[in-house]
Amino acid sequence: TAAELKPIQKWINSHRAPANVKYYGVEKGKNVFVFHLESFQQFLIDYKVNGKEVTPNLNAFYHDQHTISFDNFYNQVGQGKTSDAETMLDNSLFGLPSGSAMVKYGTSNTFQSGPAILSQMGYTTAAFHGDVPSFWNRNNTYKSWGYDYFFSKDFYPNSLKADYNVGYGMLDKIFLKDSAKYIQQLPQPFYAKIITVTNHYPYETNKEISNQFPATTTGDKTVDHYVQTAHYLDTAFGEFLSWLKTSGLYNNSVIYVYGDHYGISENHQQAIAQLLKKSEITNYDLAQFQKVPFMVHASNLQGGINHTYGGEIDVLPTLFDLLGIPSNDTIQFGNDLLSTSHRQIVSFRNGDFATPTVIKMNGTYWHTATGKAIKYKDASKSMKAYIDATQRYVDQQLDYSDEVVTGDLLRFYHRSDFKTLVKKDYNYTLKDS
Ligand code: GP9
Ligand code: MN
Repeated sequence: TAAELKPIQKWINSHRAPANVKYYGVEKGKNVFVFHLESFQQFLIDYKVNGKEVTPNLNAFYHDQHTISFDNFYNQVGQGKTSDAETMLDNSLFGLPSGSAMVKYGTSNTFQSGPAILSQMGYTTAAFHGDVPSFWNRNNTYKSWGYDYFFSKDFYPNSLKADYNVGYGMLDKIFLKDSAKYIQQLPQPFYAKIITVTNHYPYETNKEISNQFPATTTGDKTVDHYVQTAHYLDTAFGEFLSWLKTSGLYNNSVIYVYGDHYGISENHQQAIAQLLKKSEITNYDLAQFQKVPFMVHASNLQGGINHTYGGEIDVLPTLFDLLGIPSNDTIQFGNDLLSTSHRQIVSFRNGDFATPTVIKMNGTYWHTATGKAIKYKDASKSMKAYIDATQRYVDQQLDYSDEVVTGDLLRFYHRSDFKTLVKKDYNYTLKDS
């Protein structure tokens, strides 16, 4: 009921981070690209195999003078994987403790999503992904999130001729080339979310992909091809970026690039140790392995590596501040990453967390700076107090987010500046487009 929303609103308002005057509205009215790198982890940035950079294009973008790159940014997905990343990035709501929020609640719930708010401010909103539209219930959920357009499998006939057994039958190079044609027709300003897929478990390769880059030699066959499909994704990204430059969109857009979640799961610890050149790995290393890149590029941004601790839940409030969209009364659980008072507590979906002081991973505690283990029962009083306070924040944030999603509480939250969406007005089929 609406009454349940009150304490949640109070909690969010008391934890909201005020915008940084240095960044507020500096990207107002610009196009926004949200470039979703499937299964792309932070360790790939500047990583080399036999002296060769796996991802030279993404490395260059990461170090570009106009890109702010976060190197303590974590994925916060649960079982919903890509769909959890999308739920966080488009709503600043967490996925669920189990299952997928898009699948369970995407069709029927009321949302006040980023795309919906942007479209009510004159933006055209579009999502691009080569899989079938029903995967993760996107075709229904996107209508609840206010996407004007959703370009899915039927819009990419060229890719169907590709090697079907690779990356969900979708080669990112073809997908991105064909997407460019659709992007060119979007009225500006637009919000375009582009979701790649070739770099997806179990990282099958075709001749082109395996000839372009050497596999690693851990002996674990799903791990060893990961750098090859990641390299292929990077090449595709590089081609897309050059198109953005020639089309002029590069300079009048904000370009977000992020990895949605880990590519190599915790079940491959031996192989991970070899990739990280360590004799053995601890839960501390596994926590670091949950980092994904998050980069914000705009021609008028002063770039640099930003060490702030944050995660996917924080992306939307950060975008709103950059675009100068007031968000002092939204039900969003994240904090603007560029705010000087951004709260550096990264909640993982299972209640673990990362802060600049302590990492909690699989129930074990570690000093973030040194990687040294912390035995909770032997810890100092102040350390115990810090851990307990952090845990209370994490649990409350996750619980309230779950309440909003499972209770569909946004249907009770009427804002004067937001019109409720009429879902039947949206139609994504090819013939009607
Ligand atoms: C499915 C693709 C991959 O359409 O986005 O999803 P994932 O398996 O990463 O959740
Ligand atoms: Mn994914």
